[in-house]
Amino acid sequence: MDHKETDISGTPVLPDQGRRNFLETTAKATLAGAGLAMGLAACKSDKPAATAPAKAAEGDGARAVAPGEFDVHPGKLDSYYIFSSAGHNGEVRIYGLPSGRTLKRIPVFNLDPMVGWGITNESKKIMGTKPDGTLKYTTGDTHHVHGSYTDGTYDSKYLWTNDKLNGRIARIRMDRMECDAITEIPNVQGFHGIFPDKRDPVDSNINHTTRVFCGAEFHSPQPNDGRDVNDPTKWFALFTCVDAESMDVRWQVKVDGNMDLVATSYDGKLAATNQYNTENGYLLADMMSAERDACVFFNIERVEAAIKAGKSFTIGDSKVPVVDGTHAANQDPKTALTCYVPVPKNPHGVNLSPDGKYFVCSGKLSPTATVIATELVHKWFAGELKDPRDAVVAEPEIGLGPLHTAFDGRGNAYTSLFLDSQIVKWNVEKAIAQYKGDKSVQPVVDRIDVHYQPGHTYASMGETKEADGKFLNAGNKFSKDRFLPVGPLHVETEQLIDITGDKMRLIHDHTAYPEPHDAIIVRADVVKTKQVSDMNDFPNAVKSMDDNRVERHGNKVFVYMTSQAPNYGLAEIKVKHGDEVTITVTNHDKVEDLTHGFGIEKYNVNFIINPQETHSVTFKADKPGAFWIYCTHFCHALHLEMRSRFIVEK
Ligand code: K7E
Ligand code: CUA
Ligand code: CA
Repeated sequence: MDHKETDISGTPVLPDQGRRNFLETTAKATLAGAGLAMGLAACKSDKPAATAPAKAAEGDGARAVAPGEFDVHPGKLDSYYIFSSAGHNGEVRIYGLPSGRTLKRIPVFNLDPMVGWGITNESKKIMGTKPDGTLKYTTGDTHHVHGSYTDGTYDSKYLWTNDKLNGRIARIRMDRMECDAITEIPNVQGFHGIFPDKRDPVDSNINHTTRVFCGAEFHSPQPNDGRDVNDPTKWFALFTCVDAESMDVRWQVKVDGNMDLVATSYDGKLAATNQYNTENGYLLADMMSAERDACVFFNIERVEAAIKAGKSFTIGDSKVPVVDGTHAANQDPKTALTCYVPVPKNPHGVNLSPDGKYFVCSGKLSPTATVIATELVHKWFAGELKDPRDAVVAEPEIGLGPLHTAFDGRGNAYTSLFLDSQIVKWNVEKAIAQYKGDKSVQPVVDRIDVHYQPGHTYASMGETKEADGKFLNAGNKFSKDRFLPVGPLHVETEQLIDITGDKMRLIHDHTAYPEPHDAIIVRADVVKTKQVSDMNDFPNAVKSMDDNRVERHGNKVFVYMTSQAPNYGLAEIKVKHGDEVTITVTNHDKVEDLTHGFGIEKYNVNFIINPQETHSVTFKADKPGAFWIYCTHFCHALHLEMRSRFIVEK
């Protein structure tokens, strides 16, 4: 096709086939070398779909994307937001769709001098400090971002994200798109999957998010205080429930195996998590020894009833009640807290269809996706289904390395195939018919090459009842030849795909600084932000120009000042060498977009104050001299003149 040889301006573009073959071969060889050949060979049919060549590349057979068809012209707004994790960068990012333009980076578990995250007292309080006032953690690893729900769709109140590195959950308030709370979860490592519930599991009148569920991927000693460090057979992992409003940890469940991704049902009753290490292995070979692992379902109402009935214990210093969700303790379905549904080898990802009927677990080491019926899981808990495996209603072969699944609201699923570097579109009802024995149906309806090695894929409003089947994004782990080279570290690609027709169409590539994993695509009209803050929301606000002052209490100095373009409220601040100085700044400008900065030369102080906001810093005046305070954020024609003097007397 033409667009493979030249770009929009007619510049020749190298064909990608050589690179693709190389990547595919090496990825498969690597897995085979790691002893995974058997997993990949687990295809049931003679000619598995998985090894068949891609039927369609970049929209073969589809109407070509016309130049400009999805352009967002200057002055025009995008129609969707993407809220994306940022991996080991520790932040959350916002993109506009379909442009792919980066709109904001929200610092969460990382430091950000631009806004002063990790520098201001307010941000440090949210991030958590050690007794000496320094930050407890300065780094994190976000993988998943999910929004709060009302009536089965986004309500634009909160986003939550996980920190896999230091076991924390963070909340972002969506009116300001800023992190407002971080909670460290006790006794977990590898906190990976996260998902809010969609309505209250107990009180059916509450039709919004009340709890957030967190999976832990790694086993660890319980408690992790030095005991059992040489005996991993004693380690286990906990599933955690966090209160959506207070952000307190409500309870935990001890499980067999581990937890990876998390999904929740629309009725609020079930949380699910895929397990790749049901073997409780601590060596790679052990984690891959079983032919089947599991998708575990938690009966939330029963978990909470068990805690109320006092059937819980605690671990170490943690006060959080823990209940036993292991196989041994949950033999009777009618009282069981957990239901372990067997799924093929080392699954990755669990996603719920927008009609609420099916959970899909991807095979990763099996070329299949497993479809589990929500209704049948409920039946198992009611004692009406003998074997948890009977809750599986389809298991189509879809390709190599399936990871994550998105939905279009029209009955189709879109699964990322890491090894095949494709998104495969398959029809859920057709897969069910095939599983029932109808050999004439082919569940896979389309494939599209992506560049390269996709992790998550997600569709517009796809995790809500309002899934609209317009856009699909493929978050690709490798970009190789897709962008200008910039040295050894490559940027990653996010590829936007049009899924409105029978055939998927690649719209464009946009770049993503490593390493986003998951994201949600939210209709722009759903998101309600506030462009100018309320001064009263900041308890330490310096509310009047007359309040500009310096107060001394012993060797502690408190500076209260205002900013209003192009002036700070104090032209000079005088302290003594050795003082502990707290400077509080309130921005009195009310004009949207009129942000000021506050930097002090040689004092490593740097933050911004948006209109009507207040931020403060505390530091030691450890160097005598005169140091300019200046506005770091361009605000006014006299921005460069917006200065003040910080005098530290000997
Ligand atoms: Cu598949 Cu951490 Cu969601 Cu990455 S996880 S891709
Ligand atoms: Cu104030 Cu720049
Ligand atoms: Ca396994």
